[in-house]
Amino acid sequence: MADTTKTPVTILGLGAMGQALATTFLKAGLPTTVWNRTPGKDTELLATGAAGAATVAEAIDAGGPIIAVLLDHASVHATLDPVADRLADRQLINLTSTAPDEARELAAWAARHDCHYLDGGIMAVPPMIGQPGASILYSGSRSVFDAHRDTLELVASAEYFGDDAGFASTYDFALLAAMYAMFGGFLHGAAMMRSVGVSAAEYGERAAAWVSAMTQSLSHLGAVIDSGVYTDPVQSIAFHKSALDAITRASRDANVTLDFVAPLKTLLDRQVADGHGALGFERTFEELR
Ligand code: FVH
Repeated sequence: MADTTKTPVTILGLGAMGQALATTFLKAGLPTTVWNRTPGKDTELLATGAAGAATVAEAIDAGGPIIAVLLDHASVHATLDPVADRLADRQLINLTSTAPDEARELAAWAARHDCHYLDGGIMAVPPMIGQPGASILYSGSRSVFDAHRDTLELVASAEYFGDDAGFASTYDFALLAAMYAMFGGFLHGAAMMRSVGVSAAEYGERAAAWVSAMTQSLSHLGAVIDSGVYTDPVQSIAFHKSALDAITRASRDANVTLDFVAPLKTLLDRQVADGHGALGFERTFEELR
């Protein structure tokens, strides 16, 4: 196993996530160089042993893998384009959230500058970094992943998904899609409960237990979708349409808009109209492609 305490790292971007990563690397004893576009965000890190770089070039020249944790695809280019000639034979680990094609574009851009590119999708919020439960999904350069896996594991469990630089990002956003649907459903339910005087906090406690129980069915749903066989349903599309119709009436009674539930209702209504009502709910997947 590599001695990760000796691996120097450079972090570009000291937003909430960059600071959490830098703090964790410093706690683990790694020589850590930090840079941020707006000065002043490194004060606490410098006090705990980080080396502050005044320029991106200085940060890159400190050596070791370059970890970019910036706002978006455009900010990665804004930061690295001016120093592209310094990236030859270097290793760039981009943990900035980018769309899959943006990650592929960055990998191609890096390759044109003889730089090895690994993309990562962070499945954690800043307080989770360095704690059990944090994970980062990687794809792109296998050699960068293998060389720095032990270092990367200091901040979050690290899993590699192959050389398509856009894969990790696709997985990241697919997981976020599920998360946002859950949050949207929660907000809708909280609005309904407000109409009968129940606080969002109380509803949240009950919703957490309910949603947690329901997530147990996701792997079964996935297996049905993968089989493509929807003729032996646990619950049919017609059954779920009836439930969504009732939720729609209840929402109207509570003066809650249908902005969140309407898209799913539309999908179910369409399938029933097309004669698929007796098939399993999982068939809805086919309507999305
Ligand atoms: N925070 C989170 O919960 C999520 C968890 C999942 C992954 N995301 C992604 O991580 C990237 C960084 O997120 P963050 O939380 O650190 O974001 P901010 O606190 O908003 O910091 C943004 C940093 O980006 C710098 N920046 C913005 N634009 C530019 C630019 N044009 N050139 C150079 N740097 C830029 C900004 O610098 P400054 O405003 O302080 O000068 C911050 O350092 C992100 O992709 C999340 O989606 C986090």
